[in-house]
Formats: sequence, structure tokens, C-alpha cells
Amino acid sequence: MAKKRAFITGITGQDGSYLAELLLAKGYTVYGLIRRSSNDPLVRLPQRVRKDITYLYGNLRDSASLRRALEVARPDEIYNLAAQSDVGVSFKIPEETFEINYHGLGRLIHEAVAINPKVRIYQASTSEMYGSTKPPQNERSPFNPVSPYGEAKLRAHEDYVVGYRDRYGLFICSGILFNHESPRRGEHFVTRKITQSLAKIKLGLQKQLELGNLDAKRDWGFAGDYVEAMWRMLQQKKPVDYVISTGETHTVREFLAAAAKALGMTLTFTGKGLRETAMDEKGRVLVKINKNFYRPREVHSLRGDSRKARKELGWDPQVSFDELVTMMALADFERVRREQK
Ligand code: G4F
Repeated sequence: MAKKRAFITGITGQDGSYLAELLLAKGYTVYGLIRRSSNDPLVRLPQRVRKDITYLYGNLRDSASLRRALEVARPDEIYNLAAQSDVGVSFKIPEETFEINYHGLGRLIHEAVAINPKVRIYQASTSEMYGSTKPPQNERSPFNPVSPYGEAKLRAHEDYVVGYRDRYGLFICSGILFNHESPRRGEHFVTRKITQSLAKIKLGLQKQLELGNLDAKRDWGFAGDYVEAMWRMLQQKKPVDYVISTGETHTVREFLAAAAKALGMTLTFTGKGLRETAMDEKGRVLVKINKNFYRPREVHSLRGDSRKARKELGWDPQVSFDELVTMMALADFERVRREQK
């Protein structure tokens, strides 16, 4: 049988790197869309898989570039992971966020279907679409986004995923993924910001860490588990949308305390709101609040109900919250120590 061909947008990000590894291990030929960049765009991809991927230049703003890339890749499966994925930043660049996260999907679908109407498309949708809806959130919960990022992703989901599937019978589905993290997570997301900063503090390379809202609650899983769910969705008989989550929720403060513990530090929290601080055993203030890291509007609480995915896809998250935090904290500690030498 001919090898299956997959085309991944966002291959240079956390999820793209884990998905590329998974698909290569399953025998796929993998194509990745990359943007020209003066920095090395492949840093997140492990060395051992970099040479097995075919990179094609293009981006979601440029239909002609997508057409050219898709004509080379001729994919059976497309995973649209490229996005302006920073929720906080989306308040500052709402048009750009819509351009990539909404119109980008439209361009990709039009070009892909013109080449192969039977292509299977996975869209990276998000729990941010639930916004102010109270947890637990599942496939039947109402969407109430509170950020330009959440709005753009919701419109992409409703217009292009649900809309085109119903109207044109395309094989397209959304994974409504709750937060998923790993040592490959971008450094501006709160989990990686915490583990990297604590590693530096522990090694005497940084004095303090400044954060925003410590009360926000997130359902954090391991990205390596979540890409398995993406693949399973495209192997189904019919395109169906699924919530992918652990079902457990923790505050940012809990993540911070757990990461410190993994590095052998105990944090004591005092004060409230903007005056809250976290001190170490010696009374040194390691964490302060900076109001600039608060968002104009916040998603206060996310906890996904992924029973449908567990039942129909046979998917189960393998990595617990404590294992995830420890994995990230130790990976950053080792990396910072290596780079210091
Ligand atoms: O790590 P975050 O930036 O992730 P957020 O906003 O939940 O979004 C991530 O998950 C979504 C899935 O639900 C994805 F769709 C999205 O692309 C992205 O991957 O922030 C998590 C929480 C927020 O409540 C934020 O206000 O942490 C809070 N926070 C507190 N201090 C901070 C900080 N977030 C960041 N980035 N930096 C801080 O200093």
C-alpha cells in the first residue's frame, strides 16, 4: 500500500513537532509548511526527525503559496496547527489574529479541496472558544469567547468546520483542545515561563519572576498525548468534533507551587491581588504580580469533559498533572544548566 501523506501547518510549533514524530513513526510521508524566518524555524523539532520531513515554504496569508505547497504534498490528511496562538497578544493584534486564525483556514480549505476533494482536514480548535461558559465544558456547551483569539477560532470552527462539513460534505473536524504543554512549549505561555524562570532562579541566573492572574484555572495536559487524539480523529469513518482534555483543573498558583516543588523549592504565598508574592524558605520574594500580565478580559475557569473522545476514539491522557509539571521543570533545569556551562 502507498504511504499516507500528511501536510502539517504549524510544524515548527510544539504540537507540530510531536505530531510529525508520531506520523513518521506510523510510516507517513510528512510535509511541513514553514515561513521564511531569519531565526532557525526548526528549533523545536528533534534533530532525529528533521531530515525526514519535507519543508515547503508558504503561509496562511498567501493562497498561491498554499496551492504550490499542496500541489507538491498532495496530502491525504491535513493538520492545520498554524495560528496566532497567544491569547494575551490577540487583544493587541486582533486583525492579524483573524487574518491567520480565521481567513487562513478558509484559504487552506479552498486550495486543498481544489486539489483533492476527499482530503481529510483536522482543525486546531480550542477551549478558549468557551470563554465565560462555566466548567465542565464539553461538545454541547455554549461558546462564549472573551478574546479576539477565541472569537477568531470560534468563527473558523462555525463557518469553515461545521459550515463546510454540513454544506459541502467535506471531511473536516475540530479538536477542541484544552491547554496542552510540554518542554517544547513556547516560552511566553505561563507554564513554560514558570518552569524556565524557576530553573534560572534555582541556578542563580534570575532573581524574580513576574506573573499576572494566579487565580485563573486551566485544564493542563501533555501535548504528546494530545497529538495522538488529532490523528485518531482523522482515522474515523466520519468527521466529528471532540473535546480533548484531562478533566482536571488547577490554578496558575498551583502550577507554580508544583513546579517549585519539583525543583526542591517551597513557596509561601502572602497577600492578595496585585500585592500577592511568593517567598522561598529564606524569605526571598521570588514571585511578584505585574498588572501588565493581566488580560483585558480573562477566561477564568476551564475544565474539559472529554468522555466522548475517550469512548469513541479510545483516547486517554497518559501523563498526570504532577508528571507534566515535573517533566517541564526538570527539562528546563537541565537545559539551563547545560547552556550555562
Ligand atoms: O499559558 P497561557 O498564555 O495560555 P491560555 O491563554 O490559556 O491559552 C493557551 O491555551 C489555549 C487552550 O485553552 C490555546 F487555545 C491557546 O492557543 C494557548 O495555547 O495563559 C494561561 C493562564 C491565563 O489565564 C493567563 O491570564 O495564565 C494566566 N497568566 C498569569 N500570568 C499568564 C501569566 N499567562 C501568560 N502567558 N503570562 C503570564 O505572565
